[in-house]
Amino acid sequence: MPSPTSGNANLFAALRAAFPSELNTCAVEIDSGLRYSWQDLDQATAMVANLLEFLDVPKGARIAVQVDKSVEALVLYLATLRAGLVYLPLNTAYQSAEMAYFLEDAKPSVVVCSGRNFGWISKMAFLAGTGHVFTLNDDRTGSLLDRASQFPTHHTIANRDADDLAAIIYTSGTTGRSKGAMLSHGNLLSNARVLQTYWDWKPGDVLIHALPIFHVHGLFVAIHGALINGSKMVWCAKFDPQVVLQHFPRATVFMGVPTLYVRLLAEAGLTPQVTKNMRLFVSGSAPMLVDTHRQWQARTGHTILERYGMSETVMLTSNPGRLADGERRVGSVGKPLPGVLLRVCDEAGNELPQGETGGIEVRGPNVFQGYWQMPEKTAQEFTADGFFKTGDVGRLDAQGYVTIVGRSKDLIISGGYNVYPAEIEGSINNLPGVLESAVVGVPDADFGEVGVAVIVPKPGATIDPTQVIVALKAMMANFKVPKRCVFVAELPRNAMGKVQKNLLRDSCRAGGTTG
Ligand code: MCA
Ligand code: AMP
Repeated sequence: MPSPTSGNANLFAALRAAFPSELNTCAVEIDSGLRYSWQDLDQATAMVANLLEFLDVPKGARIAVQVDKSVEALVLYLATLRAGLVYLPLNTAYQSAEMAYFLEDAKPSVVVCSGRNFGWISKMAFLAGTGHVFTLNDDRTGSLLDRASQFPTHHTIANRDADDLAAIIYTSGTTGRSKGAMLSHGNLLSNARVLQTYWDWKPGDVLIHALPIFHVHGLFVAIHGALINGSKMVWCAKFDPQVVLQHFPRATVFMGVPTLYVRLLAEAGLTPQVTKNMRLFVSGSAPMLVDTHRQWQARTGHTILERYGMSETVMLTSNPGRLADGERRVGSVGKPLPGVLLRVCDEAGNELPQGETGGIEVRGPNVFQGYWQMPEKTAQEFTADGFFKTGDVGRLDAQGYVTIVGRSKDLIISGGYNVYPAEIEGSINNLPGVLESAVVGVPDADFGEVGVAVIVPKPGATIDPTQVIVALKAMMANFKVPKRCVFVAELPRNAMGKVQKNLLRDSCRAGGTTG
């Protein structure tokens, strides 16, 4: 798609233009009651952007960030955009082996980590060729802010084209190797603008931000949604259902993965009265059970708006925010967003008629620029006519509503986080006494789905399941570690020798494979 030749397509320029004219009003309020004004956001992002520019890193340089959630971390994200550099957020749960991979692969020019991890992360970063490592803690301390405080509070927003990169989001792969999805300013801005209209954001809306800010949902959908609307955010460092309930009466919009709704439903304080001021509840990142939707309707009188997206595409489909665009259908992820072309195809790539189930393929201004330094992998994931193959399986109905019925990719979504079995199996197979393994997802009331490791011990070996879990926790982010291990004499395979995960899933679900 051609880039606009006039104007600055930098996403930050559009977000900044949406700040209210009264800059002294509150932009973000945190749990302690501390308030940041729009002026604070403007000046703080200018100072950090000036620092980043002073470092004189090349255009396209990556700023890798693994820090706890704070408004200063939000400032760092916005400042990276403002300086025209590329933001690379990393989940705080990632352990050293995962971090080493990301830093080696992305070769960031700047790394920002929390002070408690500086020792090991700085060593790793310098080995990967990073020139600058700063610290940023969630109590407004650290070398990043110390250095930035010496820079001016005004800054000219860097000029960027719509196709220039704004962020790289790592997403795991079916092969076990993480891929960096490259998103441009144009990808992110087009999606933010479409959602502002489709979800019917209104002047005076207030968002409760309770998601982590290292993935698409919390970082892009929630933050861009509020900022492009000039809306205040009530900022929660961590999700705590009781704190969120206290915020409902003075907010209007809430976004969560299904686990957040399940945990809110467990609170006796969730009533129509407490949600009376709320206008919009959004859910996504994982399928929401029809039962959760129904319970939410019964307890609050609100119908949750479910939407569907990916790291590679930001948001793809959504139930409508306003009645004029149609009803909100429980069990459907809604319609393709304006500008998104979506089709359902068979394995040979032929488009299927309405109502038939197949692979979901998409095209649009929101679809990413490819995987970081993986041109062959990128080419494999696109069709000849430019559609991205999502790996999700679904169908379209006569009114254009999409229902997701499964995934062709071997993926477990646990509490909104993606877990790719191949990565976990690789680590389990290297443990002493293990011949081979398969990781499958089983339903879970809290996380929606959790991983179970099915392990074949070597002949004569005895494996302690607790030791397996302890060993895995040292190697990978906690949410990826299977919740349970079961042992079998052999894995079921089909005639092609492929492990039949559906059989394992069924027997684990039925409790038939003992642990
Ligand atoms: C924590 N644990 C988990 C998860 N989170 N296990 C599996 N899946 C998880 N998601 C582990 C902890 O490590 C701990 O293990 C134990 O479970 C209990 O932790 P708990 O204190 O309950 O966890 P928490 O801190 O309350 O976190 C739960 C959470 C969190 C709030 C649901 O997982 C979360 O914020 N999820 C949101 C993820 C998200 O933002 N996804 C958006 C991706 P142990 O006791 O053994 O130490 S963006 C995306 O998918 C696309 C593009 C989209 O469409 O949005
Ligand atoms: P990620 O790799 O984190 O970008 O996760 C993207 C995947 O999350 C999609 O390919 C879907 O499988 C899944 N997903 C996101 N939203 C929904 C939803 N509302 N319902 C079902 N699956 C979803």
